[in-house]
Amino acid sequence: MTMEKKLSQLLNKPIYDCTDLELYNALLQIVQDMAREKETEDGKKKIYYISAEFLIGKLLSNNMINLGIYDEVKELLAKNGKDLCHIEELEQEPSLGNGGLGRLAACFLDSIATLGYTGAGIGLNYHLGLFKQEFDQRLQKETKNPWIAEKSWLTKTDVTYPVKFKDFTLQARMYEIAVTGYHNRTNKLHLFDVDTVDENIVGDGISFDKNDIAHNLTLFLYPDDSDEEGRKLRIYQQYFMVSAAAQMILDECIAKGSNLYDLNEYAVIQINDTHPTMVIPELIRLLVLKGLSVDDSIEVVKKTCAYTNHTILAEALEKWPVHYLKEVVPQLMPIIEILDDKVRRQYADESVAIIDRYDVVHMAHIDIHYGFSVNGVAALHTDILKNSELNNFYRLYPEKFNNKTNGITFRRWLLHCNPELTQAITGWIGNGFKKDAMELERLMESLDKEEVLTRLLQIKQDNKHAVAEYLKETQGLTLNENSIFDIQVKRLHEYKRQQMNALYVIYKYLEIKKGNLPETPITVIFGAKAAPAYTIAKDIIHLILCLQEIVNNDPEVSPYLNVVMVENYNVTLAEKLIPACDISEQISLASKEASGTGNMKFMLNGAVTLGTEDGANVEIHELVGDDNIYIFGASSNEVIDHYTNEDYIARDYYENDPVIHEIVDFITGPEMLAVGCDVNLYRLKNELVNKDWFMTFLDFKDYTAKKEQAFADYTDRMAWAKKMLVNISKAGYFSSDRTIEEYNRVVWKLN
Ligand code: 26Q
Repeated sequence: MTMEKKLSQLLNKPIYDCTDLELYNALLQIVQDMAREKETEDGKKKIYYISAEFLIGKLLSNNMINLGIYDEVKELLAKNGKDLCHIEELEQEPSLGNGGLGRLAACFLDSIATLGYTGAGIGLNYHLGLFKQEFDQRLQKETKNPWIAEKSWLTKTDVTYPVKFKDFTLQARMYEIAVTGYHNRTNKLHLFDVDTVDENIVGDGISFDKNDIAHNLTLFLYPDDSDEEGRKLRIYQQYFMVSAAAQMILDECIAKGSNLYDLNEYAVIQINDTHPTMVIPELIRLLVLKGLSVDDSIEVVKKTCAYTNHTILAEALEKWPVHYLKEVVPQLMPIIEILDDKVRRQYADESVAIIDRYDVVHMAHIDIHYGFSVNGVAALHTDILKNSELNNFYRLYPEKFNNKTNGITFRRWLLHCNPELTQAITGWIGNGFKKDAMELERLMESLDKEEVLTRLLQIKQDNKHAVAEYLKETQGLTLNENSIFDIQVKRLHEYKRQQMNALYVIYKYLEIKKGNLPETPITVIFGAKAAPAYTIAKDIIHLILCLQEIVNNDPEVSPYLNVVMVENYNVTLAEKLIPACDISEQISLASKEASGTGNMKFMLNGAVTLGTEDGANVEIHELVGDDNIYIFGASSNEVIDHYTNEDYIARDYYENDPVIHEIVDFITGPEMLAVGCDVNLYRLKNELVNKDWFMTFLDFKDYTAKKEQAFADYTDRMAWAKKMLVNISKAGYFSSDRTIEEYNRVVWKLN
C-alpha cells in the first residue's frame, strides 16, 4: 500500500483535511508498525547496554529516515499543504538524560541496530525526566518536564519483575521503545517503571516527598552532581533498574538454552559508568539462588560484564556508604562483602579495596575487579586512566584496559539535522557516506573547487537563518544572521569553563567600548543547564544572562557583539544550533573532559573547533591538522603537574595581569550590579579570584589570542570554507558505527 493510502485510510479523510496532530498520531502508528516488522529473532549472544540515561531525542524523523520513508512522507505532506517540521514540533522530546553519557547511549543503540547486532538498551522510565530550565530574573529555575504524551513511542508490556527492597517489594513493569537501525533491523530499548508512581506528589518546581519510594521512584532523573538528599533515592533507582535487568537477562538466556555456567556465550553486559554497577552483585545473588556456588557465580559474571568509565573527576566517582546500602538493599551487602574479601586476600594495596576503611563502597572498584573489560572514551582519557587515575588497577589488570573513542550517529547528527548539507554531499560524492562514514574523506578532492566552497558557505548561512527564525518564534530571541556564530552548548560545569567564554565576552565588550571594533560581528551563543544544587554553576548562568542584557542593549556594542543564552538546551535545540555554528567552543581544562561528543557533532556540520588539547579534541586535532583547528592552553600533563604541585594561584593572575583584573572587576562593577544580583555576582568573583579550581586564568590569554585569530581568519571566506570542508571530510572517524564495531571486535564479540 502506498503511504498516501495508509495515511488516509487510517485517518478516514484526505491528508489536506487533517490537523497536524492527527497526522502526527497517524505517522506514529505507521512508523511503529513498520519498525515492528523489522524486529528479528535474537542471535545467540546479545549485548545488553545498561544505562541510567538514554537521551534519545525526538524519534519521528529519525525513525522515518532509518526506515527509508522520510523523503516520501515529507513530499506527500508538502503536496497536501502540510509541513513535516510543524508536525515534528508536536512531539515531546523524551527527557531521559543529563548530557553526554545519556546521548552516547542513544547513539550507540542506533549504531548497534544499524550494524545489525543483537542488542538492547535497559534503563528507567522517568516520568518527569531531567528538570526543565526556565530563566526568571536572569536566574535558572527548575520545573518538571512531563514528556509522556497520551500517544507516544513508549509501549507498555505485560512483563513485570519483583524487586525487593529492605521493607517492601515493588513490581518493575517493562516498557519498550523501538530502536530502528538505518536500513536494518529493529532492536529495543527496555525502560522499567513502577505502576504506583504518582506525578501528583510533586509540589512547587521539582519538590516532592523523598521518602515515598513507591510513589516517587521513577518520577525524576537526578542531575549529575546531585545534593546529598537525592543520593539515597538514586540507590533505590539504580537497584530497581539492575535487579529488573538481571532477571530479564537471565530469563532470556535460559530461554535460549543457557545452563547459566555458559552465560557469557549468551550475554554481554556493558555497564555505562558506575550507575548500573549493582548489576554485578545482583547477578551473583540471583545465580546463587538458582543453585550455582558463589565462586562459580562470580566467575560467570566476571566473564559477562564490561565497564565504561566516563570521568576522572573525583567527585563524580560513585561511592556509597555501607549503611545506605544496608538500608536500601541489605541482600546485596553480604555479596559485596565477599567481593571485597576476595580482593583483600589477593591484594595488599588498600587503594584497590571495594569497601574502604571508612565503610564506603567504591562502585568503580567492583566493576574493575569483577568485569573483564575497562574502557575510557577517548585516547587521552584512557591514557590518563592507565597512567594516573586508575594506575593501581592498570598494574593489576593491564589486559582489561582498552580505549573506545566515542562517536555519534550520523543519521541524527547529519542526515536529520542538516538535510541541505547532506544533499550537497550526496551530490559531490554519492550516497556511500551514509553507510560508510569514512567515505567523507573523498570530499578532500573538492578543496579547490570554488562552487563546493561557495555552496558550503551558503548552507551555513541558510542554517543560521533557520535557527534565528526558530529562536525568534520559540524564545523571542533576536540573532544577527550576518555575524559569526560562536557556540558553546553543553552542561554547565566549571571544568567546561563557560566562565572563561563569559570573561572573553567582557573583554570584547570593553574593547569595543574603547573603539577596537571587530571586522565581522560576533554572536556568542550559550546553552546549558546547571545542576540545581550546583551554586557556582548557577552563578555562571546568572553572569551570562546579565551580560546578554548589558551587551545586547548597548547601542555602541550590539552591532558588533551579541550574547545569547538559549533556555532549556536539549537535543532538539542542539539539532538546530549545531548546523548553524561557525566556531565550536570546546574549552575544558585539559585532562578534565573525558571525551566530549558535541565537538564531533559540530565538526561534522562544518564548524571549526576552538579548543584545548582535551578529550577527543586531541584526536580531532590529529585528523584535521594545525591549520583547521584553533588549539590553545596548557597541556593535560601541565595541568596535572599544577594539581600535584599545588602551584596554580588564581589571585596572582588577578593581581599581576591588568587585563584579567579589569575583566574580573567588571563582574561586580556598576553595569552588572544594575541588572544582576550582588550575592551571586560577588560569590562568583570571589570564587574566581580565590579558588578557580579549574584554572580559568591559566589559559585565558592564550584563549583570547586564538579566538581573535579565528575571528580574523573568518573574514577570508574561501579560506574559511576550506577549513569547514576539511573538518567535514575528517569527521568519518567519529561515527558511532566505528565505535560500536570496535566494541564488538574487542569487547563484545557477538557472533
Ligand atoms: C552521579 C551521582 C549522583 C547523581 C548523578 C550522577 C551523575 C549523573 C550523570 C554523574 C555523571 C553523569 C554524567 C556524566 C557524563 O555525561 N559524562 C560525559 O560522558 C560523555 C560520553 O562519554 C563524555 O563525552 C563527556 O566527556 C563526559 O563528561
